[in-house]
Amino acid sequence: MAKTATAIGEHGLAPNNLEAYWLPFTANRQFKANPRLLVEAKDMHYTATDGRKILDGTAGLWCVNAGHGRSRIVEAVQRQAARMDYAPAFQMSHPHAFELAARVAAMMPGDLDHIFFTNSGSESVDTALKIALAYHRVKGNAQRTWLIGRERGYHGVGFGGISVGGIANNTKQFGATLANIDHLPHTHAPEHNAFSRGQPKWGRHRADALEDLVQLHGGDCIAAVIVEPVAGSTGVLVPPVGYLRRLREICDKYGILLIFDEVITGFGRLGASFAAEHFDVMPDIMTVAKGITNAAVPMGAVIARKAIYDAFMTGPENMIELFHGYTYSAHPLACAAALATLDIYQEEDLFERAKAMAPYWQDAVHSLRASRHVVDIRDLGLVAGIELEPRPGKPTARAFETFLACFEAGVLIRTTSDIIALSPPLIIEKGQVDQIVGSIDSALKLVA
Ligand code: PXG
Repeated sequence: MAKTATAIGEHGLAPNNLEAYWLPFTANRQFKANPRLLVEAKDMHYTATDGRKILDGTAGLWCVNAGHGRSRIVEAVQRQAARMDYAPAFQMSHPHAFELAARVAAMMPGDLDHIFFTNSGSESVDTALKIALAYHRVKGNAQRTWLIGRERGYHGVGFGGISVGGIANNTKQFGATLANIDHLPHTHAPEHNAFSRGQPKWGRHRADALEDLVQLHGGDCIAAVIVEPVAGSTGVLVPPVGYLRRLREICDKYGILLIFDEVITGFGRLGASFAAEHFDVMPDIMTVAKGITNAAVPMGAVIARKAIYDAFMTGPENMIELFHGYTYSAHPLACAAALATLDIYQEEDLFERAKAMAPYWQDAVHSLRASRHVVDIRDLGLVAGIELEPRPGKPTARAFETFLACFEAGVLIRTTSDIIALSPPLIIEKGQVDQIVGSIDSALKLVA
């Protein structure tokens, strides 16, 4: 049978056939019955196919930190596409890759100063885990094979990432995950820390569970611990005061590498360049993606401390030191987008702006405490999680209907299980904060 070609319309026209596209992390049949398509984006707003303006309360998917359609980025990508589309990434490179690596290194705390480029957060995480394992081998510690993640952690969808991640739904369809993986407990305990403003005071001791894992597996057998400084995808879990520092101490005590997955927290989300800076805790390896290019072109990166890079630079100089990399590592268009993005962050002082907006944001989101169905509110920087009481027998339905009602009202929010997660572009104005919060309050009055 001949297939009908999909005629993608010009702006304002929906495609006439939705069948061929298998959407990621989406209820495909429900979506195709009632699709939500976006066709334009500028600054704080999307435009939907019906021409409606949608205020972006999620920076796309936590990634468009400087707001949409920034002409500086658009033009940089256009220029690069016209000048050189691609350069081989292995045994060859191009100048912007080095310029960008130096720029990123200069932004980093401490001696996090060597940058390995990837194309996504998932690739960054798997790269970081491989670097950690290989590092111990080049140092003569091949017995360090255990990787420790955390319950409710999200580290993308590669096999390494789902293994150290702590979300059953992301592994149970796929059989075996990596061997030699264990998990710390998560830090969320609403009986102790519900409605915390900023970091919860309760919960530092949950980092001590790493000592238990050391007893179980042997401190000299653990390669690395990976955590999101603030867990994003599982509903904004803010680390208790002192928790990350305690993890750092235990890692130091046993020679374990600490990896911060800053795919969400990096590039200003917390009102600092990185969570490492915000919490003043240095990881050995950091993973980033999303905000590095303002999402204009896919890119991720792994940043390693100098000692880790140096450890690999020891064998014969004609030999490849790390058998890992991607065709599109440091893709010229991504580098162009990233350099322009970093210029915007710097010139508009956007991370400081986020920091200055955070108290207003905090007051606004916590005003929802009085709204229907709300059982917890969490925030840090320009992030917030608003947890709803699930509808009895129908988990996730209440939050999803809230999402739909907000979308109808012209505001894009994101939900995960029964939690609303907010992460607007850092250019958000106070009136727009009010609009997001007001829409959620109104939606919660509507949903059963
Ligand atoms: N690590 C972290 C901490 C992430 O948040 C990834 C890795 C994977 O990145 P890629 O680029 O491979 O998707 C992520 C991604 C959500 C949501 O709404 C979060 C992510 C992606 C899509 C949706 O919570 N985080």
